[in-house]
Amino acid sequence: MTLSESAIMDRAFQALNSFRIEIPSWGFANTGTRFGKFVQAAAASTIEEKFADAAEVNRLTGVTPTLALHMLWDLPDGLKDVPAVKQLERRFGIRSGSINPNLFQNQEYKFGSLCNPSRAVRERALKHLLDSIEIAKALDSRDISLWMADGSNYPGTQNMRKRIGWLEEALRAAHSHLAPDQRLLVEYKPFEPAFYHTDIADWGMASHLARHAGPQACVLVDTGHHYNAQNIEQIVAWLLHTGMLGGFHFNDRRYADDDLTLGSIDPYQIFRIFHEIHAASDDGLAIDIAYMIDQSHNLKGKIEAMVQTVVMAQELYLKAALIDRKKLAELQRSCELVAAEELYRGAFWCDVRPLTREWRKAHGLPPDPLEALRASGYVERAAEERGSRSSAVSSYA
Ligand code: PSV
Ligand code: MN
Repeated sequence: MTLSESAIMDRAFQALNSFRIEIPSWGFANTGTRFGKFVQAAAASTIEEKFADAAEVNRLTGVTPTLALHMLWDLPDGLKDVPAVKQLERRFGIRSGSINPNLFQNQEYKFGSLCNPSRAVRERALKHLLDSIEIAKALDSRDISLWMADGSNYPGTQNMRKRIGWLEEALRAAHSHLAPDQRLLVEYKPFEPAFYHTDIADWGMASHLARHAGPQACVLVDTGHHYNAQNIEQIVAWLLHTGMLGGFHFNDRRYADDDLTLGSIDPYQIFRIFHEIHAASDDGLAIDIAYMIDQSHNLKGKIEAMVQTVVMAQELYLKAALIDRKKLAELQRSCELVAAEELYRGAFWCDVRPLTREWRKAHGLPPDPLEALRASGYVERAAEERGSRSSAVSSYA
């Protein structure tokens, strides 16, 4: 970094003022792996508890005003659930965020949802997607984030090309139901649960489908949905350049879609992604990105892990904001490789924690949100209240 102290402070406050990140309702609930579930006493089991946990994270960090909702898990009765959710929004001061259709749990989706060879199943899947859009409208939610588990496990068992056509048709139909300010975010994933082919496997496919659907559709990058060693920041640069970047699902991974807390394995990767975004913004590109977390914590305490993630996201966003990009551009032009890399890396190694503490103090927030969470006793209280309820349920079951 080559910036003066006061320029650093100004830039830090500007960056942190502009950063918001959405938390997922499912990050507070008990989840597991295919080998089992370790139940946590403080885990949320109702939508009310999820809103309460989200409000606690927002009280501590001040940057998570919205909660992503998943259709079957949070709104099992569809539109009928909307008034109760609106009441929770008012009670907890948290708004509903992106709406996530569920096109993977229903038994009839065994061979696909929007790409199922059966027209009837495809139609029902589309109906669910349209219902999700209606719910988003009723909740004033802008983004519908679409992920499907569609794909196949064995070569020759599905017609991949036909399935592209069905998807194009479905997404175009969905797009025509969006309100003018809504967006359809198309999420890709290379494998899992399908292991031979996934219908939307990468950013190129997602980008094609979004373009085909219409101008309000764009791509959602889930950082866990890439092969090892993939250069995600280059994908981000392409999506920025082509105006197709709509949002992120942040998490970290070591092997596959591990859903580990952001930056726990490779914080430099996220820094590099944020640099591309800051650089595009400095260059005057119109950017409208929904930052969202998509993690479920099986071993760590759920609220702690969420606070840890939010703080990490802020720190990495800030580090990348502090790169002296003017100077970097000069070094890039003159191909001074070592100097350019050192300038870039220097920002990554800068300890921004004193700056985030100052920013929090200036906004009446606890300077150390994790410490404040521990001091509040919130998790222990939740464990006491919810644990007795869940043990009553499990002894009944
Ligand atoms: C799928 O792996 C995914 O990333 C999608 O975003 C789903 O909505 C979410 O995880 C469910 O946990
Ligand atoms: Mn995701």
